[in-house]
Amino acid sequence: MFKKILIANRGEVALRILRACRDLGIQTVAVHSTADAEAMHVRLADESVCIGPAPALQSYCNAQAMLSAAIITGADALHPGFGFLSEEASFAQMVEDHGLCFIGPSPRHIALMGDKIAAKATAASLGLTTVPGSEKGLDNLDAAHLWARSLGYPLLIKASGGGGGRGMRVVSREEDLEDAYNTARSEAQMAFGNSEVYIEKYLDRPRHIEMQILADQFGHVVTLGERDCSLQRRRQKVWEEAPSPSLSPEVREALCQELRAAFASFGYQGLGTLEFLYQDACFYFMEMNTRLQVEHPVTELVTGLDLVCEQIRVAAGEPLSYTQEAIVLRGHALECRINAESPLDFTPSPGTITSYHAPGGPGVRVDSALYTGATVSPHYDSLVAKLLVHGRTRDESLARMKRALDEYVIGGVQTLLPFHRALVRDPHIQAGEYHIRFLEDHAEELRAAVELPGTAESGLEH
Ligand code: MV4
Repeated sequence: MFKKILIANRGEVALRILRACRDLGIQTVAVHSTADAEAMHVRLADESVCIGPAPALQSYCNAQAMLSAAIITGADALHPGFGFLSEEASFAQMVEDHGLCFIGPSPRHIALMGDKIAAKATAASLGLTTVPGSEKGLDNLDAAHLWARSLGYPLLIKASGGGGGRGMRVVSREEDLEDAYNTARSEAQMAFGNSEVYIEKYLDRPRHIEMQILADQFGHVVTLGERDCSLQRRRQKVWEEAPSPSLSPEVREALCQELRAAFASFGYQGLGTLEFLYQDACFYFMEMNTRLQVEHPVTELVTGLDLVCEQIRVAAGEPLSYTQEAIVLRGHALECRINAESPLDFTPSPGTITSYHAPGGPGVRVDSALYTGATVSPHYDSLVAKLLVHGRTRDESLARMKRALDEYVIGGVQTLLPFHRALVRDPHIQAGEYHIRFLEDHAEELRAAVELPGTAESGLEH
């Protein structure tokens, strides 16, 4: 097992990794920019190294500074967390070349899954279903018409150089195809320097379902259930839950078996998340993430496992400590992402935390590095806390989430707490009836339901 791990991240995920290292008796090295010198992960680590000024490109994304910090502190492994360098294959290779262990899959697998087109081809070669479409770029308008006739409308034209939802255009009728094709190509050229576009069947109301897998270096692969991440705003997840209200046990088990078979001989090791669009009882592979995900605690709550500890054990060459049969999904978990943003229009709200009180009680978990006096920097992602609940049933979890959201106090910056208080009470959410466009389709009524915290009547800033 490793003796010392450098945590190449910040905020709540750095704290999360530090906690796993503590449980495993591993020494921790924190890194921080000049803006994070007083951050909680720095205070709780055994050692810390300042790696540069506030801008992420000069600190948390600075591969040389990160590697130097690991070498001068004598770390034998590096955990990237998520974001920053966590899916940079070249960085993973650099870490391995200097004799340290990069806690994650091999650089080859990171690179393979980082290229969304190659990832889709790999998924298809493993027997997974992908969204019907041209896969490769269309040579001309005739090719577009041919594909349109075989796929049927509505269609989606996607830029090959896009990704993350950028450069996509819906086409609902034959007469709109020519104009859409030409416009998509010129927009792709301007936005990505690459005019190549491809075409897919458009799924108009899918759910975003992701499956967590974990594999060791001995070929053991287990599935750890799914997470429903359909509640997103501009491709940013705000609420995740497990199990998905839309899946039956039979459908879940069929997908899990398919994935275990697909990955049995893939040589993958570590945590992995496969993202699917789910519509009309069909799963369509979208992409694979080779890092620990923000929403991993949702899976920890329904499996009772510590995924970060497992990820570290597997990276250290230990076999999985349990078989698939030992993994039992229990109860229901919800996660609300608490961003330092306006609950009305989601604009970032950096500042200093003037009051902080985290909820507790049965079935409540808070992953956050906030404290009274902490600063929320404008240089980094606005996620400042993850509020999770677990209950025997979805209804019990919803009740606990309402209670926890109402207890939570974060003063000094605006947060999404008022937004989540409205969301958890929405009848569609209560019924588990939503898909990826829900927040966009219900933006107005949700905004109207947001109650901004007054200061007089509540006495406390929320
Ligand atoms: C789609 C789609 C509907 N139909 N493909 C968004 C990011 C990129 N990875 C692919 N995305 C989508 N691809 C077809 N054929 C809808 C989306 C999409 C989406 C997917 C999951 C979660 C949120 C989303 C928000 C906008 C668009």
